[in-house]
Amino acid sequence: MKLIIAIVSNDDSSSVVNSLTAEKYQVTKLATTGGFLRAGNTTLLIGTDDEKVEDVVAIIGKESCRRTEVVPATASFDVGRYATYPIEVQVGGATIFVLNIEQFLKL
Ligand code: 2BA
Repeated sequence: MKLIIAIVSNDDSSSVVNSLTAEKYQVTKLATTGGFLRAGNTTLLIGTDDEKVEDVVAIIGKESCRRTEVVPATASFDVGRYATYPIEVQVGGATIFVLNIEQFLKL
């Protein structure tokens, strides 16, 4: 038995959870905050059999792959005017830990 801890962006969390539950995996979703950016992210706990780990990681990877998006940024000028221009940012991706579970109980 393994416990998979996956930290994903809030934007990807619904599609990751939907894909995992559609494949009959059990998931617990936690609202978390990254220590560096201090921005919200989502931590998923997935307990599963050893031989299913690869499949779970593949599903998470498919739904949360790192990608580039263009978002509007604003520059201010001293004369009180602002201009908006597009910048490219990296979004998505997942940080995954796989832990051995000594005992799994449901009481
Ligand atoms: P990622 O490395 O993709 O990490 C995304 C989020 O995953 C992190 O959010 C954190 O919540 C979690 N995480 C990643 N590695 C972890 C680990 N070894 N243990 C526990 N949690 C972990 P943030 O901490 O807000 O970081 C956001 C992004 O900022 C990171 O993306 C990385 O690209 C960058 N970053 C993080 N710490 C940094 C540092 N000390 N110096 C420079 N860049 C950093």
